[in-house]
Amino acid sequence: MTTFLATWREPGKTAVETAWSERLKGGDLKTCLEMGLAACELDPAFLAIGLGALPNAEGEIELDASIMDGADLSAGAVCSVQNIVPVISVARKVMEETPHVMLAGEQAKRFAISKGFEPRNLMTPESIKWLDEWKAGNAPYKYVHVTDDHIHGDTVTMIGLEEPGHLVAASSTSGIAWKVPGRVGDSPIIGAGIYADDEVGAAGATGLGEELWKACASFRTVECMRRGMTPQEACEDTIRHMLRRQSHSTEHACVVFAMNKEGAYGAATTDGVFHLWICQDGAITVEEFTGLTA
Ligand code: SD4
Repeated sequence: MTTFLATWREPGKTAVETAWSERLKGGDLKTCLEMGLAACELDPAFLAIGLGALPNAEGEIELDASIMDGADLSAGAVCSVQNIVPVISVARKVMEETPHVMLAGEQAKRFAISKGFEPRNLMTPESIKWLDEWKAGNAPYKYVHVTDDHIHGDTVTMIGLEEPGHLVAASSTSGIAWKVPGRVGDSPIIGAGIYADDEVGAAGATGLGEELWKACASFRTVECMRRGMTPQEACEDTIRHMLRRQSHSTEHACVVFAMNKEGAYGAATTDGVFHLWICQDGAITVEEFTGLTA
């Protein structure tokens, strides 16, 4: 069995569907997750990832991405990258083609160009419209996307499991809209935004990156599973820790989700409603998780 998990209501569906179609073509787990995230990055409808994302306070789109292979704990990430998509593919190249874990900013962009990525304008008429609204004081949200009274994030974090017992985790985001230029959140940080270890399982995060990073949310959740908790118990343990110790963790939803090497999964959020997409050998479902109280 192959299982994919992906975050949030709209982008998560695109992510797992694309990952599964890559699997049907014979793609390995890393390629499936890379293709799932790349499809979301290239769709301008998703406002917190890739092309057409919401920019920073100076109108620049800065992208972060990461990938981790649970087989040998190899990892690659990029942060604050402008004018390049898909950045998840750049993160994978950092993992596979350099001795490093993370490249940042202008130098990460130069690395991407050296690997054949073409720089391009990532602002769309929609993201320019939202930037103008924000400058006029009318933007209704900070980093989440609000439509039809639903509030949801667009950062996509994924976990893939190939039985028996191999896991990969990956994430891609433009971070928080209107951020201070150069700000980096949890998503490209190994241990915060993602973590994968074939000895145990994998975890991913989405939401308010400052708080998720301070909690080392993904690593903490994997270590809870290592100590014997189920994925659901592990996610709740991390979120309850955040609610207890981090007073800002309910300002916006902070989410962790996890899967162990046997394929059990779970999720928890500090606040609001979180949608997790699940694809088990092509059977796709979505589950809803509501915020925990301390
Ligand atoms: C960040 N964690 O940069 C990301 C934002 C996010 O849905 O997950 N949005 O803080």
